[in-house]
Amino acid sequence: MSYTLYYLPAASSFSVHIMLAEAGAEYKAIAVQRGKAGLETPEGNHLSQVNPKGTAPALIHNGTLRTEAAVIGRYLAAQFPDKLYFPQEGEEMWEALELSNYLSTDLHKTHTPLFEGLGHIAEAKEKTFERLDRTYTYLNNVLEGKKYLLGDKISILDFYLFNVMLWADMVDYDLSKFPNLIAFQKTVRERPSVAQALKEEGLA
Ligand SMILES: N[C@@H](CCC(=O)N[C@@H](CS)C(=O)NCC(=O)O)C(=O)O
Repeated sequence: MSYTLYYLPAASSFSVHIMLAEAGAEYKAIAVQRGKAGLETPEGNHLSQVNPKGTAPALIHNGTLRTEAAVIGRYLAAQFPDKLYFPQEGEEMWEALELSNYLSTDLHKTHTPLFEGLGHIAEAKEKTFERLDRTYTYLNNVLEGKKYLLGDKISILDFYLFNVMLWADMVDYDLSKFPNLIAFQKTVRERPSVAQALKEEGLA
């Protein structure tokens, strides 16, 4: 019944790592690293032998592979409904689904050119930062008057947002102009699950 998570330290797999800790799940977290031909397991095998997409996160549960950070979050919320919140019906569910998609696409994937070394091309960096400005402005507004993205109750979306916000320093993007996001980051960082995942990924 235990879970095996293949993660790249600080990458989008971090949100899954937090969720496993938050749920109190029994899990094994295996760090992969960047090799010549992509991500590699500690044995030196290409991660595509585990996940044909070759990307992290990859989660194995009951012999089944789950991929896609946002979907793995939903999967874990279904397994641990008392510990991991994602609304199941009504307007709140549609709002949460929109946000989930927004985090995966407009926020998460906007960083890819920067991680792929295009940050040194001034125009690419400027355009990417403009997009991040728009995306983070929207999310900062969503958080206005709220503790978490969906209100007072922390949800799996918050772990994903917290995860991606860790990348701001890595790509030299300044988040300090977004006070709601900064307050949110501080609140989420205080959770024991976050401390546990940071420690296990060698980030604390
Ligand atoms: N669509 C996937 C994307 C996963 C993804 O791009 N993971 C990155 C780390 S954040 C990765 O594995 N990059 C390594 C590579 O592409 O070689 C998801 O949402 O989980």
